[in-house]
Amino acid sequence: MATDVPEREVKTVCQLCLGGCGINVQVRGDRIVKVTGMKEYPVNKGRLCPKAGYTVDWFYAQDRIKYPMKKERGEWKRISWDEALDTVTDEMKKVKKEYGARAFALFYGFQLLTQGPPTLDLLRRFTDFFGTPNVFSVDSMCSRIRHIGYTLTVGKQVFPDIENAKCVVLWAVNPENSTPPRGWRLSPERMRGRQLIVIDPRRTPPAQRAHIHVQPRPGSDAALALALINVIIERGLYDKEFVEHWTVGFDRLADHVKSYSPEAVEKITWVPADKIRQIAEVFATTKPACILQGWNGLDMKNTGVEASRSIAILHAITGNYDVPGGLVSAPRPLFSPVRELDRMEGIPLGIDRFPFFYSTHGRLFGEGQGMLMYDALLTGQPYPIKAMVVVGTNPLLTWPNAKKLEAALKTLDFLAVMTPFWNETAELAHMVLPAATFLERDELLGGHGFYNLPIINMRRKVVQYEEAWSDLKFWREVAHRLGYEEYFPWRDEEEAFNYMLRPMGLTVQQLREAPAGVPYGTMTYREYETQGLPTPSGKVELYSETLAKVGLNPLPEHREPPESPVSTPDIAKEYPVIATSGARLLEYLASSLRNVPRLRQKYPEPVVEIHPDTAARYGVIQGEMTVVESRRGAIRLKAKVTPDIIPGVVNLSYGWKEANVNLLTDETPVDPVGGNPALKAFLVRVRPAEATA
Ligand SMILES: Nc1nc2c(c(=O)[nH]1)N[C@H]1C(S)=C(S)[C@@H](COP(=O)(O)OP(=O)(O)OC[C@H]3O[C@@H](n4cnc5c(=O)[nH]c(N)nc54)[C@H](O)[C@@H]3O)O[C@H]1N2
Ligand SMILES: Nc1nc2c(c(=O)[nH]1)N[C@H]1C(S)=C(S)[C@@H](COP(=O)(O)OP(=O)(O)OC[C@H]3O[C@@H](n4cnc5c(=O)[nH]c(N)nc54)[C@H](O)[C@@H]3O)O[C@H]1N2
Ligand code: SF4
Ligand SMILES: [Mo]
Repeated sequence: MATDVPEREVKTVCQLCLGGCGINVQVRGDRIVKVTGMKEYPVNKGRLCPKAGYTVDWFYAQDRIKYPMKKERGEWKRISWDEALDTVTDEMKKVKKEYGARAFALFYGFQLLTQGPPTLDLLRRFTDFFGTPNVFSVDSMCSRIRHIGYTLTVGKQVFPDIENAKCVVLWAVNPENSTPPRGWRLSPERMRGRQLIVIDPRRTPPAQRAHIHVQPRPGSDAALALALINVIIERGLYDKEFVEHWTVGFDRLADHVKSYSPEAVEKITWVPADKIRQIAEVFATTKPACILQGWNGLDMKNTGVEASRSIAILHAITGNYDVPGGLVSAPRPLFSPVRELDRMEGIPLGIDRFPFFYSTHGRLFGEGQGMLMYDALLTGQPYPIKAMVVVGTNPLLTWPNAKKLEAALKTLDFLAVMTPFWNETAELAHMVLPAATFLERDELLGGHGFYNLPIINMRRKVVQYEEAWSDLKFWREVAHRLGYEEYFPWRDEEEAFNYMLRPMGLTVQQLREAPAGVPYGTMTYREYETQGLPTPSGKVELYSETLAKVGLNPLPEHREPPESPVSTPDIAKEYPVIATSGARLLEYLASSLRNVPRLRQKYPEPVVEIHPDTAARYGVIQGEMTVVESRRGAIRLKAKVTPDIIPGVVNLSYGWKEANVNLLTDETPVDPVGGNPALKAFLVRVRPAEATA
């Protein structure tokens, strides 16, 4: 009865996906008992997705890690934080002395990114002072490629203003699952009187109600974008004034896209030529219009940068750049800088091959391309990497070529994993460290750039769980033990955040008192008219001199995926089906949340989505176990035979230990600009699993 009555309520921000919803967490004693949506929060206005409703189940899941542990003769043994810190710092000192700072690597994932830029920068400040350039992150395959593409073209990261557009194109994205607050902004009611176009090999719920839905062959999107540009230019549907004053290279682009006629591109993409013409016409003539591209659906290809550049170009030539309802950018919060890049000893791995991954047009990302880490670990070339700490990621399920990665991680003399829950990578480690979840941390967040909401806000600590520490606390302690106190003079995280907030004249206390966030700026449009664009030419770079200078293609082009029926017909004979992977499931977050039984009931197991024609061809039967095999490995999972996917293509969800799709994928860096791998277009074969005795 009275046991569920909350005694207090804490307002904070959810971290069960990157949606950024405001939540009210009800607490009784030191236990959280319920989570509801925060009505006053501008992102979600009280709404929640189903995941958040199970926050309490997740928080108290059976597999939470309560205290630091080390592996001794194959057995996990509880240790104190003191011992854990001593061991980690001893290992770091030892490695640095013997091989140099670069032999220590930090490997971080999605769950560190979503802690916000201040936390990430403070952590990177530590690696800067330690001297290692080797910090690898999930940006090696997610979102960075898009960022590079936009930066090369318009000088910065930009997002579509989907709320104010009269025509919205969803390109390789299903926001209802991957960013529900964006999905809510595109609900049937909110889309009344507006055009919706979906470009996705799967018939997602938004595709089912779209005015136009086309299903390209995975890996062919750059060709499709170039055909749209072709039609828009050929029919004179472009914004002549904008093109004349604010772009460079239009004539060269116009000439270049001539070879991408709708008929030629129909053969490449499987999208009918008349549909290509129709999309081009609707997009160019319905003002304002914008394209929401997936966080990675177009990136994880050998044309990742090309696709993002093409999408930026489509906005620019139709006059949809930096106008309400077009492609816009919210001001970035101004934090005191804390990075010390000069302290890095040498350059990160892979930057000689992918310099734009490190920095593009002065925008410094400061990281190495993680796909090159595998061979570096396995061969010791170009130099050894001997110790690693993994935070906020479970790469054995989420990074490509899982078998190779496992072998690579096994070469390490020391591997520690910091995580709130047991995961596959933690099981492989020498030490596990209990991480606090987002309900156990005070943390400074940035704005909500991708909703074009320039507000700054905080996550608040709701409760303490056993011996769990926030990631920042751990690294601050390591820094102190390594003798870097003077560079980390802040007594605690709050002091550090206050320091970072100074340029905006704000304090943590002020933010604490404003659960719905504090505005730090306002949206402005057509900034280029007074300042030019932040590119070398000051204009939209349809033709990129920057790429030309380093011998890369200055105009976006289509390239066949590294494995495809066209580029590798021999492989396609044996592996005739095109696979895409990782379409987001509403119930789960990457490899996380499988530990919540009530979510498992909703979506119990991984499936391979396959069209009835493809299934019939290979003898695959609805609901039956099926083998999906690539040149790198095989998995077994149930078939979901559905007309909602284009024939000849299968979709495999990711993050399942029962059927890890990343046993099938390849880590080879394939995008010539960014070095990302091809996780959304590779070849497989499918067959029914043999009946077991
Ligand atoms: N619930 C939930 N939310 C999440 C996540 C999660 O795991 N679960 N993960 C978070 C993370 S890390 C990220 S990066 C984002 C990802 O978010 P998004 O990249 O936006 O992913 P999805 O919304 O699943 O959209 C991918 C869509 O692209 C389609 N697609 C696949 N291959 C191709 C192709 O070659 N061409 C085209 N045109 N379409 C293709 C798929 O069919 C799918 O419908 O989501 C975040 N949000
Ligand atoms: N084939 C294929 N592979 C993909 C993708 C795909 O589309 N296809 N998508 C890729 C993309 S875009 C992404 S972003 C990645 C996502 O993959 P990851 O970055 O690996 O993210 P998660 O699987 O959520 O793993 C997060 C782990 O971090 C732990 N964790 C949670 N909160 C915290 C915290 O606050 N601190 C610490 N230290 N740990 C925490 C959790 O226990 C969990 O085990 O997957 C990538 N892998
Ligand atoms: S959409 Fe769901 S999981 Fe994502 S932030 Fe909002 S409530 Fe949390
Ligand atoms: Mo991601």
